Amino acid sequence: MFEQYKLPYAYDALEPAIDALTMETHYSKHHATYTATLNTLAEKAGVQDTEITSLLANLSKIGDEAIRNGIRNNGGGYYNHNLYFKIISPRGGGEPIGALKAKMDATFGSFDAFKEKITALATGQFGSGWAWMSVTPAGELVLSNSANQDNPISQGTGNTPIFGVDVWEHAYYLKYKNLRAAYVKEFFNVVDWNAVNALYEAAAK
Ligand code: MN3
Repeated sequence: MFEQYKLPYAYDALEPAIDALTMETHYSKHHATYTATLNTLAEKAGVQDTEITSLLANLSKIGDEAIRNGIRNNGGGYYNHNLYFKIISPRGGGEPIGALKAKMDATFGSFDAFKEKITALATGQFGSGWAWMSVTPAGELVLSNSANQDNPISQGTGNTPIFGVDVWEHAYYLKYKNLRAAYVKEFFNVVDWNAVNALYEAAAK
């Protein structure tokens, strides 16, 4: 049984960066539906007790094509949103901290340079998708983007996502309409770098 991440803040807690109606719809409709559909499909495939990361890394082992595609999309949606809602907070904003800050500075040169690169990946993703910062098995940081609910795990990279920006229109359209870049800019005001640093330290150890 896959359980949806429980929000530790209210739907309106991320205003004005992310409006309450977007949060409520995103969490209680989109994410809840991905989770419910994943559970139905996983039971059919007999993989309901598999870790989600292992499930997404081994999609090719699911024989039935319709179930495989369904788990790719809904399992991706489940995992991606658990991460997304975990790395944003009313206490977010500011700059990276700790070991992550040192690694980001060494990798990208500066926080501003990172923001420029991840924003280009987020705004350059044609149609629905995500932009990611991940940790490679060697402990390096890499940036990427993906379509739909794919992620670096289901893409078979072996990398562990620690930061993801949802650029599906459902993540921003009610407030920002077509202005995806404006949403990404405001998103940085709610990123919880404590949470991202904790994910980095767990992935890089
Ligand atoms: Mn979404």
